[in-house]
Amino acid sequence: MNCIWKTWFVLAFLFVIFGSENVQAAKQPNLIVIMADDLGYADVGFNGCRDIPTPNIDRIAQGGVKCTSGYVAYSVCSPSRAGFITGRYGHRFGYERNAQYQTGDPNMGLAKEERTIADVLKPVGYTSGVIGKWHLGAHLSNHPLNRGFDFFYGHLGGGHQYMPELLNIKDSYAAKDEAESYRTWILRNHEAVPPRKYLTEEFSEAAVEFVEAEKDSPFFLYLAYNAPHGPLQATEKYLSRLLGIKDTKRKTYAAMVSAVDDGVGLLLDKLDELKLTENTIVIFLSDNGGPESANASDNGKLRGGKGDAWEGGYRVPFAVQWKGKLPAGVDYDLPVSSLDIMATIADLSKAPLNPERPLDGVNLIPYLTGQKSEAPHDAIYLRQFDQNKYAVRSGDYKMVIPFKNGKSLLYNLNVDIGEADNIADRHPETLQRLETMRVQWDSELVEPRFLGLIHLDNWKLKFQKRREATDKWFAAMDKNEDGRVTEAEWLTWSKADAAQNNESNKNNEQQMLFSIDIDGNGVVTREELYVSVK
Ligand SMILES: [Ca+2]
Ligand SMILES: [Ca+2]
Ligand SMILES: [Ca+2]
Repeated sequence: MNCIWKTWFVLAFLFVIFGSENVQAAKQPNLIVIMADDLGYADVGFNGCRDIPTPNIDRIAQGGVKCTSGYVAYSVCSPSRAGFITGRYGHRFGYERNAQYQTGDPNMGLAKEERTIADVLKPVGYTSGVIGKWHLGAHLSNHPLNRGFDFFYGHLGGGHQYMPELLNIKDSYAAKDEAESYRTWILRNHEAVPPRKYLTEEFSEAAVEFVEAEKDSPFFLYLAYNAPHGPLQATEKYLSRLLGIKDTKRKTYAAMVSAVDDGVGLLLDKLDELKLTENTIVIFLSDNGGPESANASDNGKLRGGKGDAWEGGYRVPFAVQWKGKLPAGVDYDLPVSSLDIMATIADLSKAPLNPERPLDGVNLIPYLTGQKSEAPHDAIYLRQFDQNKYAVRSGDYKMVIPFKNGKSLLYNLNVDIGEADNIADRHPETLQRLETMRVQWDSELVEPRFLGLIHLDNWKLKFQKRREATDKWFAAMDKNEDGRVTEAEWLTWSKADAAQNNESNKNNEQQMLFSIDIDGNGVVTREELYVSVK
C-alpha cells in the first residue's frame, strides 16, 4: 500500500472510532443537581409543607420520584458536599469538619487525590459548571476550575450576604475571616464581579444561562444555592407572598425558600423550552437538615436538626426526575444517599472510575424504576469525629450514639420516625448487628485532616458561654447534686421557673423532659443537657 492509501485507511479508522463516540455522547444524559442549604425536611410541598408554597420544587417530585429516606453524608455543610461531590464518605479522606475560610491553606478543603463528579465526567465529554456556594476549600488550588469544573459563578465560602449592597469586598482572596468571606464579590470563573440582584436570583439566572450555553453537548450543572442558610435576608418580592406567616423569622426564611423555588421553575422551564427535559436527570436535595432554632426551618416529625446524628440532621428533602425513564409521582422509601449521585451518572455515562478509590454509592436508576427490588445500601452511616457521634441505618432499624460517650440507642424508624422509643434493651441482637457494622465501617476511616469552624476563637468562645449557661441550668435542677436530674427534680424546677416567669408551661413539661432525656432512662445527665441546648 502506498502512503496515500495508508493515510486514507487511518483517517477512515479514526472516523469510525470518533464518529461512533459522538453518537454515543449524544445519548448521555445531562445531570442537574440543585442543592439547597440548611433546608428543613418538611419545608417543601412534596414533604407536606403547608405555609411555604414550593410549586416548582414540587414539579421535580411530581414528575419523578420522591425519596422519603434520602440522606446526605454528613449533617453539616462542608463535609456533606465533600461526600456528594466525590461519591465517597469524606471520612475516608479526612473530610470530617466544616472547612474554615482559609485562602492561604491548600489543605483546608477537598483532598487533592480525590476526584470530583466533574473530574470523572470530563473524559466522557461532559462540560461541568458549579453555581452558588462552593465550601470545599478557599485556596486557589481548590477553586472549582482546579477541581474539574469548566465554569464557576459563586462564592468560595460557607455562606454569603444576599443583598448586592452588602458585598463590598472585591477580592475573594483578601477576605480575612468567615464574616468577611460572606461579603466578597461573586467570582465568575477567576474574575470578581459585583452582583446586581438578590443573590438567589443571580444564581438562578446564571444556571439558566449555563444550560442555554451548553445545550448541545452533555453537561453537569451543580446549582448550589446558599439559601436558605443564614443570614436571613429576603426582598419584598418574596416576603409579600407570605403575609400569612406571622413569625418574622419564619417569614423571612420562607421568602428565601420561595426565591429558590422561582429559580427552580426558571430552570425547569428552560429545559422544557430546549427540549432537554427527557435527556436530563434533575435531583433536588438539601445539604443537611434544618437548624430549626437558627433559621426557623422545620424538620417535621424528624428528631433534631443540622449537626445531629438524629434523622433531622442528615435526612433531607430528596427528589429525582428523569422524564420518560423514571416513573412520575411515586414515592421510594428505601434509604438512598447523596453519595449515589456520582455512582449514578458515572454508570450511565460509562465514565471510567479509579478502583483504588471505590465509590460508596450505587446507580439509583434501576432501584427507582423498580427493576431492582433489594435495598440499594446495606446501611447508611454517619460519624462525627469531634463529637464522637455515630449512626447506622440498616433496613427499618437505626442505631445511634447521639452524643459524646453516650450509649448506643436503637429505633425502628418504620414505626418510630421521630426516634422517641429506644428499643435497644428489647432487641439486643439487632443492636449488636448494627454495632458490628459500625465498628467495621469505622475501621476503614481516617482521622480529620484539617481543623474546622468549631476550632475558630469566636466559635470556641460561643461554645464556652453556652456551656457555662447550661452548667448553671443543670445545677439549678439537680437539687441533690448527684449529677442526674430526675423527673421529680425536673418538675420542681419547671414549676418554679414557670412561676418566676409568670407563665404556665404545664402542657410541654413532659415533652421537654422527653426531648432532653435522650436515652429515655428517666433521668437527664449533664451530657444530655449539653447536646440538647442549641
Ligand atoms: Ca448547610
Ligand atoms: Ca439529682
Ligand atoms: Ca437520660
